[in-house]
Amino acid sequence: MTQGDEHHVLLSADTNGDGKPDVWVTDTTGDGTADLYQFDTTGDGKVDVTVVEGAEEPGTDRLVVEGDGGHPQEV
Ligand SMILES: [Ca+2]
Repeated sequence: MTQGDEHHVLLSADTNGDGKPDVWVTDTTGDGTADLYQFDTTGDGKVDVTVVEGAEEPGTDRLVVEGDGGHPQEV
């Protein structure tokens, strides 16, 4: 197995117009969803700020439906 193949840069952008990218959006898990954001705030081409998307906690957006399930509930 080769390490590093699961890192895919989904997007890079030049925000200060010097022709070098300053923002990188990376999918480190290979599931197609961005979870790593890197920013070059000084414009020297090196990453200064790294933001990692936290894992989504299950159960936080759970919809509980009461009733027998056979009839649509009025909202
Ligand atoms: Ca730039």
